[in-house]
Amino acid sequence: MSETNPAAASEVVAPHRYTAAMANEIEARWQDFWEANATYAAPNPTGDLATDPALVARPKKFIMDMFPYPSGAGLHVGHPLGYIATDVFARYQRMSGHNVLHTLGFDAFGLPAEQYAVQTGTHPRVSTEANMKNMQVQLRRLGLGHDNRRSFATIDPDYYKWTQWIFLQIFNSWYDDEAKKARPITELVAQFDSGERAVPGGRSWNELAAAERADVLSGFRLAYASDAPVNWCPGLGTVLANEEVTADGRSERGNFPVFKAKLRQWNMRITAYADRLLDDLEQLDWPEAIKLQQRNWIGRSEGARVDFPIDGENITVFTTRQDTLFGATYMVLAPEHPLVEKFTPQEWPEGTHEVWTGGHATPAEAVAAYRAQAASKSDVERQAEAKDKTGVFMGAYATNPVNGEQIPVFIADYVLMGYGTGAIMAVPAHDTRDFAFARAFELPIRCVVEPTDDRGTDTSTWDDAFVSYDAKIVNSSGADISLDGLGVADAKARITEWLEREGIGEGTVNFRLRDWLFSRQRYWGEPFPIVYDEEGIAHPLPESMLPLELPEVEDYSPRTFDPDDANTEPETPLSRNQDWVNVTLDLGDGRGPRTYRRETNTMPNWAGSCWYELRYLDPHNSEKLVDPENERYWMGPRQGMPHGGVDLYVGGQEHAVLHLLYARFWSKVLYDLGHVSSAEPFHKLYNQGMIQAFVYRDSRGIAVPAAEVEERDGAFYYQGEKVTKLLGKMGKSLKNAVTPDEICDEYGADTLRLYEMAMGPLDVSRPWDTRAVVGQFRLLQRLWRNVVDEASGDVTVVDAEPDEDTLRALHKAIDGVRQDLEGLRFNTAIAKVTELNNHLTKAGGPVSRSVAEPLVLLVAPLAPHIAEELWRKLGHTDSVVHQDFPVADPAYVVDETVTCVVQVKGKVKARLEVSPSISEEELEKAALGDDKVVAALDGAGIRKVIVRAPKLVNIVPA
Ligand code: ANZ
Repeated sequence: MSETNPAAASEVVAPHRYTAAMANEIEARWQDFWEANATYAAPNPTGDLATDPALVARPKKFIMDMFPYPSGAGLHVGHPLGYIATDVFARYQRMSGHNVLHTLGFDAFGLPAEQYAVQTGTHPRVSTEANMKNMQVQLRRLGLGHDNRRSFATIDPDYYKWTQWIFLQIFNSWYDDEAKKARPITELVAQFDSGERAVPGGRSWNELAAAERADVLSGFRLAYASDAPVNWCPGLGTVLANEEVTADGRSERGNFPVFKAKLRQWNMRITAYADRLLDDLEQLDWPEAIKLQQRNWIGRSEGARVDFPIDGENITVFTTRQDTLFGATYMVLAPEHPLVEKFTPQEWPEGTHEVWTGGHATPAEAVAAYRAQAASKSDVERQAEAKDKTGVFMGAYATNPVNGEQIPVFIADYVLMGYGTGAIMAVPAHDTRDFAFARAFELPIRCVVEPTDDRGTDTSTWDDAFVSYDAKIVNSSGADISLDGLGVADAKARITEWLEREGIGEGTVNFRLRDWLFSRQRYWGEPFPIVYDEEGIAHPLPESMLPLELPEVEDYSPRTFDPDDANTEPETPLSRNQDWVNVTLDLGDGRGPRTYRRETNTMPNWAGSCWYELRYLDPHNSEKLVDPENERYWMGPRQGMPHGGVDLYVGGQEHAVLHLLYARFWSKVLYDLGHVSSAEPFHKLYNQGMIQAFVYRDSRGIAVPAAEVEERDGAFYYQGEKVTKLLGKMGKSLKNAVTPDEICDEYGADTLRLYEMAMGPLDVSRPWDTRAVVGQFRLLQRLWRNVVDEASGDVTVVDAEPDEDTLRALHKAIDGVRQDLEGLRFNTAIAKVTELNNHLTKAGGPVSRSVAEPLVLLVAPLAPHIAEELWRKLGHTDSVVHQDFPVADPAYVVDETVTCVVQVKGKVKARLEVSPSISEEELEKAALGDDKVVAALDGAGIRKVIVRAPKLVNIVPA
């Protein structure tokens, strides 16, 4: 404790002063009380709610935080910002007549524990559980009103049993495009069987062997294994998500080369839900910025597919500018496009342009060389706008279907295989990438959209493409179709209709969203409830075999290889435990006991967080994921929230896309299959800002311990050496972490809570300043002093009625705090509490009970421990947590005003609304400053002003 800290002020002078020691004692005592009395237990419809009609009548609020990963480093003061905010909000809602569900679990699978296990041999469960214990102690000190009976970790077999169960639901369903929903796969099989639906491939269902049927169904299942090109990193021994690969095609972790390899992996068919994921965003109360990120990620593009004939077959392109078809002067295929080999001839056609061949003797040679070069690049790198356009002629020509022109076909890496059809028609006049490519390869550039600037239609003088969606089409007339003179939208409609009529194309919608790669070569994740038979057919485990628990293994790391050896394949940690992998099981499918091989990949880290809101509702249900009645009560649709969901979900912006999109997808599948009534998991989303901290670096750029830096004359020194100061993240590595425990020790949790909430609007990032924390501590000291005598410890409040001024101050505070808490504006709520408290301090003398009690209730959501203590001291025997939040008397909230008439030369020129107690000087100033009065005076001087406050001002001009 520092010497200047008033929290340590002498207890001899004032033995009952609110000090750090007292705060710590009060806080520990009330935390024990809350725990012993299950104060925050939220009743369920199938439990307490069923027997208590008063509770059933209450509306609900389900308030959630993004649950934490139990890191070994513990919490710093930045972590609880959101937890405190939701806690204040939850407490306020509880006091405003709601049945509140608020709890916190742990997202506990993940890489750090696994890496720690690899280094130390400690089982990840052991280290993870120790970390959770530590965090629970830290969190408990903050006085968070969580229903701890509902907490769990995603690594609990009781929890991941249901994660596996959901996987099986997804595996056992398909998306019916007509019904626009997921349905059980058995219904698809029945359609194939009866002939109601044609079996892809044209054969009849009963002709197909088991393996063939499994293959067909794989094409429909919402969870399916496929040989997809993935990012394989031999140096790490694992495949990586696109986000884990750097722009130069290396692993973000370890900087090893990453190769595109075809490996058998599990995928989730999230693309089936692209439209609904997009449409339902409209109904959600989320920050616009996050909705926009989701929209961009899903990336819906309206356009057309167009067939370009080549050698009696077709190359199909996807374009969003079918209106520019007459300007297509060449085509480009992605280097990996499956038709490349087929249309690459033996020799260069007569008269092939030199720059097109890349200096190669034959097209096949050119193609092979270019493919090898493209394979070493990431998609991001390939798409970079600034990059020089490279490519090579395939040696073949296709036909532009609108005008019959023969146009050359290239392969180039700026066209990606994973988007659209992996082939484009190039319109260099109106697409910047095509323009750069055409210039580099000396290809014709034909203007078909009339420039609206002064460049003219002669493209030989252009420096760049003319890109516009709001111009006229020109040079676009063929034998039986003309677009000339139409605007872009009309031209698109006309050409699409023509393409469809001619049977050479159709309007289509394309999405940027890809299916979700769902398997990882890791130990510390959920095992898949899947086994393979001798034929390699995947079978789901029956529900009775869940949870499928993780086996013990000797080595937790995936096998790594020579980083440059692309011809390697992952070897998963689970595959090393052959006793676990090879099993004899009776799956209850009528085939009797058989030998199977287990899937040895594990699920990605996102799985556990995809549905955890549902388990909070019914954490101990061993029969069901969640009882439907409980789910409907807490999550079901309501007025204003047609898809249902959590009432408030608070977390960082970094989860804008992946977690939130995956969770939405799982909700929709569960909804379609009838397991839940809410089609969206989170109705309202709020992103809290970050708590930042100053980082001090020495001359080598290395961070030095922030706590030991001294300030002299505006400069900063560490051990005598000058250091620089910058605002950055808070954390161990930057040596600037402040722990909540330190602040609790020095001031108590209530002060920490108030400080974090007072720092600024919740969604704005703010720098931590330990020296400023004391300001909130002083507020609590003054609050205490307004109720308790510091010398005797006696309550000082009196029963006398408060004066009018105090009543106004009180009711204005109540009204303002209510609105602020409702709107998550905790900083301004605290300002209003401070104002009221200061009013009482300034007024002097004992405070009326009828003011002290509501004041304590106003404080209760923000600083619950001191509020409980004062409430008890005020003579109440029940907890403050379930009291009614004060309601303002409107009579005291509206400012009383009177209308003052302002006359100039005896004529009324303005009316002012003023306070009845306004002084003559103030009133004169207000009258002379009024716009209408200034206009009436029109620059004339003033001879005399007669003021009769508060109702009349008469001005006599010179
Ligand atoms: C002709 C055209 C003319 C195009 C024009 C654009 C402008 P979004 O909006 O992102 O969906 N494209 C299609 N498939 C591609 C692929 N696999 N790799 C790279 N580019 C591809 O973009 C759609 C446009 O991107 C398509 O429309 C196509 O180029 C290109 F004046 O076709 B466009």
